[in-house]
Amino acid sequence: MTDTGTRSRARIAEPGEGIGLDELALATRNHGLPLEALRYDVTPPGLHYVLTHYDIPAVDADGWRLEVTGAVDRPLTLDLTALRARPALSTRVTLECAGNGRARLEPRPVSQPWLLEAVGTATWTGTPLAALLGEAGVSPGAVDVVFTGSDHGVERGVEQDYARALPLAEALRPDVLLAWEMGGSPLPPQHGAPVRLVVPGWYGMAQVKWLTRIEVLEEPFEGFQNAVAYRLKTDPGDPGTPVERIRPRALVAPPGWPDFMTRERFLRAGPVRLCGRAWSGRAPVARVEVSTDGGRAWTDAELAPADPAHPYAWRAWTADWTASPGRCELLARATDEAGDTQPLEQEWNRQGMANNLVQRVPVTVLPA
Ligand SMILES: Nc1nc2c(c(=O)[nH]1)N[C@H]1C(S)=C(S)[C@@H](COP(=O)(O)O)O[C@H]1N2
Ligand SMILES: [Mo]
Repeated sequence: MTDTGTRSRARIAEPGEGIGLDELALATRNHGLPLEALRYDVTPPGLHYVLTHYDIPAVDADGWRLEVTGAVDRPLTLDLTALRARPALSTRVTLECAGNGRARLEPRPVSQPWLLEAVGTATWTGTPLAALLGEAGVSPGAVDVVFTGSDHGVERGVEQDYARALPLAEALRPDVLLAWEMGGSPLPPQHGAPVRLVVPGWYGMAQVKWLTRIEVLEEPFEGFQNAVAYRLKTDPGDPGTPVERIRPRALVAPPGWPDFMTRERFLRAGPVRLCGRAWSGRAPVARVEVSTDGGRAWTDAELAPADPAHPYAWRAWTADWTASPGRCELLARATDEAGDTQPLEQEWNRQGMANNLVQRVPVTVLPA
């Protein structure tokens, strides 16, 4: 990590400043889930959101090696054949970018301008990281495990390979995977080929793609993506608190049909079955409430049965509504078993992270 010293603070847009061409460039190379794809349990290929800080590296799978090093008794180097020969398991996981919702914050942190669509659910297949760490023999003094990708760039003046650490206890969870398949096919380049980390329940930044190196540390990792980025802070001088697990969120699968430009929704009066998905990385979703009158009255949506095999995958919900002509606003709010619920008032932090403000969907109901 080389600090070229140009800028280490996140920029906040001026009042009324529109999305600039630099943000448009990020918004076009990264992409969100088209919200109509909330109708699928597993996001179809190509519709899962994508976020890459730098370029998508072209990694040659034959020449690829994974190094396990640092505070271990037996450093390891594995090629893809050796990794794939290990015991494998598959798990369905909802990933969400920590910056989801950022573009709606006021004032707006200047970065990838997500509205609400930085989410997707996939079945990931790979080998548990814990067994590999067990084989390497983690030092009793270990505290953090650093995962480094083969992508390289500069961010707020700091040149770096993308690297993120997890606390050792999280790295040793039995469901944390080194994944080589997504939906039963080899990982596509944009999702981390040939191997990525999958940490169910954590925001996207922990899911390191294009993994090449795992290093066990006996002191806390001070790299950019842990110490500077991905922290909740309102004051630039404040060290802040780390962004970790996904807060609860419900989204509505857009009902009716859209206006091409504004994306505003139209539907005809009469019975409507609203549906959507809800998730939380902290605890199972306990409740989804829906409002069709801008948040004055709320009713409980019906939740699809929880699937104990996939505790970190989103859950479907439905709510029946009799729509009468006029304009209205739909809202959906998730609460998890830890008692966390989505706020109705915007919370704000400098990088626009972990924002889970309740979604509002304006709808025009036409006569039947
Ligand atoms: N090596 C590497 N891993 C990375 C990133 C990256 O830029 N480089 N971006 C992270 C972020 S911020 C997110 S939200 C997820 C996105 O994963 P996806 O593109 O597979 O949806 O990947 C994470 N892993
Ligand atoms: Mo992200």
